[in-house]
Amino acid sequence: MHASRFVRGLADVLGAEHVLTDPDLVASYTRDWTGRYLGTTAAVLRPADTAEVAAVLSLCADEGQPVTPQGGNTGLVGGSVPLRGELVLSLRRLRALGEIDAAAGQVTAGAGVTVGDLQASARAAGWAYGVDLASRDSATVGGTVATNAGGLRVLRYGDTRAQLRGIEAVLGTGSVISHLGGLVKDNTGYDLAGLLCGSEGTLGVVTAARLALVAPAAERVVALLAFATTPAAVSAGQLLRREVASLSAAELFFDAGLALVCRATGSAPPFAAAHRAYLLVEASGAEDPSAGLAAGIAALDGVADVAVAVEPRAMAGLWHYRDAHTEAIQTLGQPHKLDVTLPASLLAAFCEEAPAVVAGVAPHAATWLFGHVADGNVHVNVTGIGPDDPAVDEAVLTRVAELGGSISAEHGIGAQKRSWLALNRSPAELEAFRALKRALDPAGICNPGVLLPAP
Ligand code: 2HG
Ligand code: ZN
Repeated sequence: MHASRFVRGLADVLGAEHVLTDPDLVASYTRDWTGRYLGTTAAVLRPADTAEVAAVLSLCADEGQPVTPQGGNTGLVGGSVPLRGELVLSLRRLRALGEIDAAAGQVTAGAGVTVGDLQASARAAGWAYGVDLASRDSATVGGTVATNAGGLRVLRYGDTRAQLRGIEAVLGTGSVISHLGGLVKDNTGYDLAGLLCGSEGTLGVVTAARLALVAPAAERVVALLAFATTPAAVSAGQLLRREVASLSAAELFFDAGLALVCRATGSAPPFAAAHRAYLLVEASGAEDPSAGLAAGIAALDGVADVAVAVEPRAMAGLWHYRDAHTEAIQTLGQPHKLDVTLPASLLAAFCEEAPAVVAGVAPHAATWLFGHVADGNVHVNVTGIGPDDPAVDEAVLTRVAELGGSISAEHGIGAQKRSWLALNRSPAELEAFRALKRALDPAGICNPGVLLPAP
């Protein structure tokens, strides 16, 4: 069928106002936040509910029409933009947010609910949602489930998959699977929620999730610690995890990144002197965690300076030095973002080696490192290279895999890293991935340019 006739047919299902074709309206759906990934599409489809998603996917499967599912479009690996001219399937209108189930400590949220709205609703009912990330006000439940988002509190509450108690999704065939009862113990076969979580829209489209909530941590304390060396900062983060039971975040960054954040955001530096490495730690709980954190810090070696905050504004001020890294780096142009995990014992050595690995293939590039130290997850951002130049990605990801690390800690594989997936996954694993894809998306319409390497 002619493409425009097919798109007109979709308007009969969704209503013409929810099939966007005007280039001005479509523009923000076809580029990622960094501007590195730019796609094109004949239309953005905005279904209202699961039944409309199913109707769209059935028609697309019959027609062999590929779709790119999209939530808040905050992804960083080109997984949610139509790089091969796919139709964009925006889930943002699926905003139903159920009542908090106080007995179970759970809630069912539609794919289009933002993480920020989910957190606020949990808070209002005396609960909290364990996943938090800087893009909370745009990132959606569907997107964070589809990518198994990690973020700032993984050391305390785990990743998105760890919160998932059930899922509703439309498979590539158009069939709806719905398992939202929220039973914690439920050994009735394959864990489809766990499978779809992190599948990056390649098997189907997440339409709702049943999510566990956590006890609110009303009392908080934040400290910024400075160190003269990278190993001292990394081991301090690892040690605090053991010594401070209320630790809820441990974030690492470096002198150059901090100076850039201060320059780009007009902030005063936290200390009179600059130091090589910084650790931002937060402890939280029902009781005041200050004494426990202070005792943990007192037991550390090599702390060159400390700033502690308990007032909300002062805590936000310390968090800003970490949170603003992404935005500050973006002022230098579109970075390559390599989101990797190292075995804990090799993290410090990798952070010291990474700039030389980059310089080995791109002498004029700049390397920026920051990340979630307790998860072994460092974000290697590289500026000063062309958007399509694969040399730095190749060098860094290969080195990470040699060290036993993962080429994707939390952002996913997307379009960016699919040709390197074999660094981490064996031929037998990749064949199992392909078999799952054939079974759940036989027409190959679900995000076809993402995750799986080209055959
Ligand atoms: C973070 O930890 C995000 O702030 C984004 O995962 C990382 O900008 C990045 O590379
Ligand atoms: Zn991160």
